[in-house]
Amino acid sequence: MKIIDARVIVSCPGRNFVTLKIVTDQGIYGIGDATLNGREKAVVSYLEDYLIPVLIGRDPQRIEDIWQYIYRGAYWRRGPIGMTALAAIDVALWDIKAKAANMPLYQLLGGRSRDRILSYTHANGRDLDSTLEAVRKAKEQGYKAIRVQCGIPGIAKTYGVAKGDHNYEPADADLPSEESWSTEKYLNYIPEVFAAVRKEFGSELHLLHDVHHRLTPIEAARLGKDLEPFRLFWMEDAVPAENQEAFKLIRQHTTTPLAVGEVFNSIHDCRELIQNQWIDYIRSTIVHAGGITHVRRIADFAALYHVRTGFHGATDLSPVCMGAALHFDYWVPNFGIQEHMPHSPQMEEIFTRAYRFEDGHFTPGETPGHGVDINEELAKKYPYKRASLPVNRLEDGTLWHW
Ligand code: CS2
Ligand code: MG
Repeated sequence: MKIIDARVIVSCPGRNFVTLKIVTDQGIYGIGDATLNGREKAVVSYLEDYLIPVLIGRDPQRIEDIWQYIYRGAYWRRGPIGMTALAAIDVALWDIKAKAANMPLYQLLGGRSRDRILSYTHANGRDLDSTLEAVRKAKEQGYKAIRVQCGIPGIAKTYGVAKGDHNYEPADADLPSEESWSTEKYLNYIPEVFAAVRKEFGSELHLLHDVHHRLTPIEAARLGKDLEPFRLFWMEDAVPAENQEAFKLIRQHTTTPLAVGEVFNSIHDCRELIQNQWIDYIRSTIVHAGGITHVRRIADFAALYHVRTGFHGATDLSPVCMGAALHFDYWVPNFGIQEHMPHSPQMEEIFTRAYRFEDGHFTPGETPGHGVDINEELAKKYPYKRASLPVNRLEDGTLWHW
């Protein structure tokens, strides 16, 4: 089998997505997600100018060799742009291999380890009442696990709170919009939010919260302790994790489970966090961490230290990533939970998918491959339009983590 063509499809059905299609001489093709929110065109160039030219003519069945060729051959290793481009190729090749074997991808990984895949979605509101209403709605949709984000009194625009009735989409302007942040107002208010949610919904519901990198370690330790009575499933991205050892201090003070890693792109970003058990869930996902080939290594390493997977799955990760992730979730022994944010109606028409949602859980489907495809003609209807993630400042103007 030979790769005879590979092309990048950029489309903006409600938000930008980058999709890679690899075509073989036997008529089988594979699809990979190459979307990196706010940096889409950088990944397009990396694929078109550097990686696709070295793919043509190769045997697509040699997934590992192609992975090593691109990772080691790049010289400039790691980083979100390169590892997202590599991930798209990797997922497309796994899709081809599973189609050639005429089996759903999870079978190729080792078969299913569970009957269904627990998923969580977002509930958010500008104030407590609208947040509680959003939790009610997510619960009525069948979710057993819900991420709760609430507007903070005194902060104009809080992370994770959608505009109007749309799903939360952070890339909200051509060039970065600026947000203002107060850690004090946030830390004083969030425990009240979870007290109110637990009061109305009891202890059954899995509750998650995304701090989104906003705190220092001791502030995160304080929040973790304050949230302990509300038994969160996890507190996510408490602090920026370039310095992985920062989580040691958080861990010493609280039993609130910790999740991190959606911005990681390699095992080296999380090795210390995992081997010291400073976290409970690793969020690095297939589209940004080098594809199935690399994320499998991360998951197997995490299993040695009782760390479970909790893949990122926001609206800026395409159905292609979701499809591949669900096959991985079906197989991986140390599965934790899968994030899922619904996509726009236009997306539904462009991407066909085999995965199904029922009663708070997903199943990936039995279609050979990862079960997701793209309608290239329809995708052309939605041309790319630059959209940037916001920038965040403290109230005194200090540039802060968004
Ligand atoms: C968030 C994301 O879903 C999450 O956990 O952290 O919404 C994140 O803000 C976006 O993916 C950034 O593009
Ligand atoms: Mg997050």
